[in-house]
Amino acid sequence: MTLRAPGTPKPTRSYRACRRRAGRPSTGWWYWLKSSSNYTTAGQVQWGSGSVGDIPLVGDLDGDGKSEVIVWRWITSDWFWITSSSGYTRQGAVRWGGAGDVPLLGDFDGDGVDDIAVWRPSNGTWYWLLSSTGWTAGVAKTWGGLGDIPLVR
Ligand SMILES: [Ca+2]
Ligand SMILES: [Ca+2]
Repeated sequence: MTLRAPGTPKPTRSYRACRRRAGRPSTGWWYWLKSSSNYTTAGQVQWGSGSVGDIPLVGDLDGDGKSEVIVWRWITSDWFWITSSSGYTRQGAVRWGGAGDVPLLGDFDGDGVDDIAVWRPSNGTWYWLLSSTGWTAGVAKTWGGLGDIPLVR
């Protein structure tokens, strides 16, 4: 069953075709429409791979106000990203988290750059790396428990 908000038109054939092309986990291709062009121009880049279980995320890790393309490879706990400020050519990486964690991004230290975080459902603990330390210093805080859904704004 598909739920739609009242008044939402039924997806057209072209919409469904576009939606299928919006991301391809198996090949790691990302596609997006740019708000700066009123969603008339698109961007794309290949980064990560669904075949190794990469989880796609977006966040601002270089502080330029634009999103990085980020994957969390939970098998190895590695975060890999390519920076918006480099035109998605410069790479970054850090190891953080473990199997069963929920990856999240948010600016916990208020420096305008996202911090890299995981929430561990098994013990209800948040662990994050502070961007203000170059993601070298971590913080842990117990909040929530099994069955909760972690959110960051
Ligand atoms: Ca950025
Ligand atoms: Ca931060």
